[in-house]
Amino acid sequence: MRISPILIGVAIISLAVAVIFTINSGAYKGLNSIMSAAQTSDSDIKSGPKVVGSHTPGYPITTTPGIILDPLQTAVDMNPANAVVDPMKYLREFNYGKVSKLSDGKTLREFTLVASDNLVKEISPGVFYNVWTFNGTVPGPTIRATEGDTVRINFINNGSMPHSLHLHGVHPANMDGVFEMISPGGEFTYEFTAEPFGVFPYHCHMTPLEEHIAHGLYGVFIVDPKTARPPADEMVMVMNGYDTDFDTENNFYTVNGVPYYYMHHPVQIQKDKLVRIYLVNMLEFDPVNNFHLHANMFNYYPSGTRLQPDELTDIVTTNQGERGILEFTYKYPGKYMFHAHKTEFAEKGWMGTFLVTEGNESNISNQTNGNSFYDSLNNSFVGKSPKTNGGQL
Ligand SMILES: [Cu+2]
Repeated sequence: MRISPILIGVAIISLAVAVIFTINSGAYKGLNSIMSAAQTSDSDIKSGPKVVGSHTPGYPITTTPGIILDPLQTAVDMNPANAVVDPMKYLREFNYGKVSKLSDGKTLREFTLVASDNLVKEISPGVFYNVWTFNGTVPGPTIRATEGDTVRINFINNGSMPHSLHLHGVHPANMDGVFEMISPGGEFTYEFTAEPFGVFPYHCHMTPLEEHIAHGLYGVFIVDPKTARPPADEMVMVMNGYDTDFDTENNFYTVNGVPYYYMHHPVQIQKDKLVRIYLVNMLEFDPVNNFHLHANMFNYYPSGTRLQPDELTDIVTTNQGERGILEFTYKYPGKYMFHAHKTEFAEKGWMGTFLVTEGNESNISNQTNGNSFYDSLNNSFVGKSPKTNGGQL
């Protein structure tokens, strides 16, 4: 059948009229108003930098558009010197202190922690924030001892306001870092016996406490059991956040200081090798935080104070200051996510990836803490050690 060109022309005109009618219909107007609302709120955000700060003396007023995005590059990639920490270095860096023997035969481990509050660092590309730090990084250095060691921490306050050092764990009252405020320029020596074994936060305990913690004055203290845990690829993960517009709500969430860092730089681990994570939640302002592991399960040791895991799970939820040890092994090579299962936190920076490789035995030995009690062939203690199924799924 032959179609008349006139009919085709009428059809085209009818279609055009139908489109115009649809555009003017209530449905489209409804969509249009939604788009306007979206544009309104977007333009609110973009209406110019917001001046924030000043509710706490001692740090500068800043401006921020308050926009959160997964950056194409992290602050570390932009300029490592501007970042709060090198997350890849921090991940597996354990400081055992200056070691010597006391006259009673005990091991003495000496550390120096210097508090400061004047650094301005790049949290995310273009977002600068005044961090308060131990030894210049957020989190501060991971310090590590063995149960029964004498730990001596030379604390120096290089800041502009009083700070202190409060460690979790067992110690005398005057070593608790709460009532003895250390003035700017002051020093204090904390000395105690490391007990019990486990994983502990340390942090400044001056008021207003939330300011001192939110700005970054915290780190991890690990006490190993006298008979060490099985060999593993060990790492520390500290969950935190940054309230960069000073409204007591975090704008960024991270593990190990830099939002999205391990998304852009996967943590390489090896198939069939035990991974042990010392996980600490130092997030201020939000009541809980959590860690979720993809395509796998982990043994969880709350506070790390037992050698038997409490649970085999893929998620652990913690309050501020709560912490534990995670142990797992990947069966299959590939790339796997880990992140807060609180979606808001994940989407504001607290997410990362493990890259599981076939690997080889020699590399992994460099990642253990070199403790001679470790059995390097399997996940069990040596000799007289207690029985454990730690790390075996
Ligand atoms: Cu402080």
